[in-house]
Amino acid sequence: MTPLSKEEIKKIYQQPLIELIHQAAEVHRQNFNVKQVQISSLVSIKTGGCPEDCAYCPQSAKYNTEIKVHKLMEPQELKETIDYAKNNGVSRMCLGAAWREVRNNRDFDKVVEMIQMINHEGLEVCATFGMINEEQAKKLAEAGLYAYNHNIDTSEEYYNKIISTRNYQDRLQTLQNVRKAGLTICSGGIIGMGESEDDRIGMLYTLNLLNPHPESVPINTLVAVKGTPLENQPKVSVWELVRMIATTRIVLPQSMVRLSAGRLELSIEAQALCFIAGANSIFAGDKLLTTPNNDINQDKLMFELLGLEPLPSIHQRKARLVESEQ
Ligand code: SAM
Ligand code: DTB
Ligand code: SF4
Repeated sequence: MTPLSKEEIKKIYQQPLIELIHQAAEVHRQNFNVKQVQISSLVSIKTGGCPEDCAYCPQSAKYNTEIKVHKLMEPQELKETIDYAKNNGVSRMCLGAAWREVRNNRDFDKVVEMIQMINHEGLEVCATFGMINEEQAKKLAEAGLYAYNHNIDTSEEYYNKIISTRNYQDRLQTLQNVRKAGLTICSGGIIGMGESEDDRIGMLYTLNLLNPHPESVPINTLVAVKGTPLENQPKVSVWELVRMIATTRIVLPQSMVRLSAGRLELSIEAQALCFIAGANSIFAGDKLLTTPNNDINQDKLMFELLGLEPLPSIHQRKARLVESEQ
């Protein structure tokens, strides 16, 4: 797909909102079954104590936040979460670790075991472990990892206002390593960190330069956590979020667009607008990594009200395809 220029993306972004939503909804329908929404759950397998200084993140060791630091969890501890996932329409489990980068040590062997366990249960596995090289990514792929999440978070220009311990190029390098290992890519960002409209457009521009596009694009709104440098950031309005989601849907027409952190602040009406504007994935379960998330029963009610259904995992989709061909 020929990438769009920043000017082209800006034109899309700045349309009257009602036009933008209509265009996004059309693109969405052309590429997806609009009733299907992917449900992923997050598990923080190693919490806090991270040496990076990402200004939004409660898990950075540089800030005084109220989270409980926890060393890497044992694979057996995942059993309960897997059961919860299977009983609640979750098709993808995303393992998060507050690491700067992946290291070749005993912890690596443990995450390999976790990935194998989840994969054997028929769930898609995604991991977000910080920077990773191609060889490590290949080992995770062999263990059954399906996707790697590594967000570019904002525009290239705004990045060093948010993080000083690594640069944009490091992020892009990891994405390249992940792609070379044959994994699918999950990469998106955050709105509400004080960035300008051009930064939001710049972030979508970078994502649209990736060839192929990331299969999955999380759009987070900042969860302003006490103790982080961004604790006093004003909230973004629902209209800005809908505008961002709709533009993402048009710029990256075949990617799953995930309505990610910040959903707890949204009414069902606001979330419905996001789904109409092209979001087709959410995180479910009462916790994101360290902050609260929507109640699962409320989410079930929302699915029922809106006529949505959970998207089956890639394993189930493949099995159905084989069945229908027989
Ligand atoms: N350490 C790994 C990394 O940086 O890639 C993985 C974990 S990190 C918590 C994953 C992503 O969560 C970040 O890139 C950021 O986009 C998102 N995130 C973290 N804290 C957030 C917050 N307070 N509000 C919204 N999104 C947040
Ligand atoms: C993503 O884009 N958002 C998720 C997931 N990928 C790893 C994380 C959101 C974290 C929100 C803050 C917290 O709970 O610590
Ligand atoms: Fe560490 Fe990731 Fe948080 Fe940055 S976003 S401080 S790398 S856990």
